Order: sequence, then C-alpha cells, then structure tokens
Amino acid sequence: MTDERDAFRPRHLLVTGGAGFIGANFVHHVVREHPDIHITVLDALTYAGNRANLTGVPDDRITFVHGNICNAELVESLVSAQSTLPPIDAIVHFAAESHNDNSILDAAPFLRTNIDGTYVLLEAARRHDLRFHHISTDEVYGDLSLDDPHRFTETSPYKPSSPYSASKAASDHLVRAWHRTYGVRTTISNCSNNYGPWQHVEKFIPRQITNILSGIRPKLYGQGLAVRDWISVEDHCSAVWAVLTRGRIGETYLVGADGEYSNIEVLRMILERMGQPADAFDHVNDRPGGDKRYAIDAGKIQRELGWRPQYTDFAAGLDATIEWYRTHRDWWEPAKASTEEKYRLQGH
Ligand code: NAD
Ligand code: TDX
Repeated sequence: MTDERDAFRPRHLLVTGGAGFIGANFVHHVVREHPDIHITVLDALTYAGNRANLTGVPDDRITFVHGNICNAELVESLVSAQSTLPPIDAIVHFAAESHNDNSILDAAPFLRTNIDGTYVLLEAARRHDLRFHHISTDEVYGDLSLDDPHRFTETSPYKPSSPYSASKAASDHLVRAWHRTYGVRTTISNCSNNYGPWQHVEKFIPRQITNILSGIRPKLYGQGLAVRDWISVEDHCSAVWAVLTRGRIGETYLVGADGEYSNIEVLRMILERMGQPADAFDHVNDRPGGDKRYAIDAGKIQRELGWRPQYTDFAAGLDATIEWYRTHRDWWEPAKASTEEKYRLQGH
C-alpha cells in the first residue's frame, strides 16, 4: 500500500467542471477536509453548471473562473499565473458533457469538450509539469449482460456504446498517451453511477424525485431491467482524493461501492419512500443502444490505497437525496420544465 509519507501534497488545484454535480461536491469535500489548499475552479457554466453549487465555500479558498477548457490561452494564463497564491500544481479534470441522452441528440459538444478540452488541459500539464488526474466513467468498458458473473476491472477492454462514452474513452486514451509519450504525471479513475446533492434533474434519480415533487409521473426506460452500480458522490470524492494524492502515476483505478440495483428496483424504492403507489410511473422509450449493466470490481483501489466507501447504505442515501431535493426546490425548479420538454421530444 502507498505510504502516507510518499503522498503528493497539492497546494493549489485547478478543478475543471467544479460547478457541476461531482466537481462541486469535490470542491466542498476538499475545502472541508484539507484546509491548506486553494482551488481554482474553471467552469463554462453550461446548462449543467451552476455557480450556486459552490455557495458556502469561503472566498479565500476558491477562485472561480467562468471559461471554457477548450480555450488554450485561458488555461495557459491560469497555470502560469504569478500571484500571492502558490502556483497551480495539479489539474483535477471533471469538466465534461456528461449525459448519454444528450449525446444521442447531438454528439458535437461531447467531442469538443470531452476530447479537445482534455487535450488542451494535458498540453498545459505537459508544459508546466503538473500532476493530472482525469475523472472518467465505467461506461468506457461498455456493458455486461444481466447474468454475467464478472465485473469490470482495470484490464477490461474498452468497448464504449454511446457518443458520450466513446468521447470519454477517447479522453482516457489521450491521458494514457500523454503519460507514456511525454511522461505527464497522470492518473485516471473510472467510477460507476453517482447520486447525491446538486445532481442535474436530467439524471435518473433526481428526475424521478423531482417528477414526484412536481406532480409528474416518474418515467422508466423500457422495462427498467438495466442495472447500475450506485455510489454516493461523497465516496467518489474521497476516492478521487486518494488517487490524486497516493495513486501510482500512469495507473487507472476503478471506483465503485457494490451498489448494483435495476432501474425498476431504484424507482420502486423512491416511490415507496415518497408515499406513492408502486405502479405510479410510466414506461417510456428505451435509450437507443442503452447499456444493460455496469458493475465495478474496486479491489485495486482498496488494496493499493486503502480506500473504502463510507456511505454504502443505499436506502439511507436515497432518503437523504430525496430530502435534499425536497428542501432545494429553488435550485432545481428553474431547470425542470425545459428538461422535461427535451425528454418529451425524445419520447422519454
Ligand atoms: P455535470 O454535467 O453535472 O457537470 C459538468 C460540469 O462541467 C458543469 O459544471 C459544466 O458547466 C462544466 N463544463 C462542461 N463543458 C465545459 C467546458 N467546455 N469547459 C468548462 N467547463 C465545462 O457532470 P458530472 O455528473 O458532475 O460529471 C463530472 C465528471 O464525472 C464527468 O467527467 C463525467 O464523465 C464523470 N462521471 C460522472 C458520473 C456520474 O454518475 N455522474 C460517473 C462517473 C464519471
Ligand atoms: O428518466 C429516466 N428513466 C430511466 O429509466 C432516465 C433519465 C434514465 N433512465 C435509465 C437509463 C439508464 O439505464 O436509468 C439509467 C441511468 O440513467 P442516467 O442517469 O442517464 O445515467 P447513465 O446513462 O447510467 O450515466 C451516468 O453514469 C455514468 C452518468 O450520467 C454518466 O455521466 C456517467 O458516466
């Protein structure tokens, strides 16, 4: 196991996509757990980004930059800035177009942000010898059949299904190449499906919760038999920190918390917890090419880095998430109608 004494100790992180769901949770996590670190957030504030996700972060801990990771001049100005702050010594790269259904409608922003944007950041890391941690997804490995006894490991072949997952797979390959060819100090984490606060209402769990809170019937794709491996976003954040500070350079780590449930099981849990009848939902079109099952073997990060998920009671996690959406209507309501309209046009 990597020794604490060998740990990389960042002083100033460039967190891309820090106003999105997982990026914002990560910023809150670092601000809370690691008081001596400054964070520069670079975020384009797309439909998925929201400055309000960072409310409560003290001004002296964070510099917020509204800008695009594809803007090489802007990225260069950030990583070469001279100020009273320590220079940026690591990039933690969350920024992405992240939603499969959107990628099926229009892949172009996915190729730009997920591939070109990652390239721009890798080049900045190369020029300035920065540590680079890339946030990726288990979707790069394609899917498993429902009865497959295996789970994904770090040696599973890349087999992405959607424009989104193909663009994430491409970005992983760039990261690996920049390590091997140029010696950039990279790591990658490929995580399973996250849930928790500040997740956009387009995603499965928040969509169903906010539908119920809005008097709209939840929508299940197909028969709801597809399986996702759920992890609390807080556990994902602690895993990213573990890999950033103690991961072996050039390596990939899978992150998951043994949380496999079918979509219909998750929906039934939400309905029950929100006092709805078990059949109070609609079946809608399935996703074209939709992945059947994801399942993560997180043995490597556990063995090598001693990381363990802390929030493994999924029912309790759902309760907390439902409560968060109940008490944060102002946060999600502005995005709700346009999201549902987009889904209606897709037959979802
Ligand atoms: P999200 O869509 O909630 O947030 C993405 C953020 O990136 C937003 O704040 C957005 O404004 C920003 N952004 C988008 N394009 C940008 C650009 N060109 N320049 C600067 N900022 C830009 O996504 P998320 O769910 O928080 O996912 C974060 C990362 O984690 C992604 O790389 C995603 O692939 C990965 N991931 C997500 C999950 C999940 O379950 N959500 C699971 C595994 C991996
Ligand atoms: O309304 C819905 N009904 C439904 O049945 C929605 C929005 C989804 N679904 C199904 C489709 C999937 O089988 O639920 C499952 C989960 O869907 P999403 O929330 O869109 O997540 P997924 O496609 O699995 O991808 C997520 O996890 C991996 C994130 O969005 C990605 O960014 C991450 O890489």
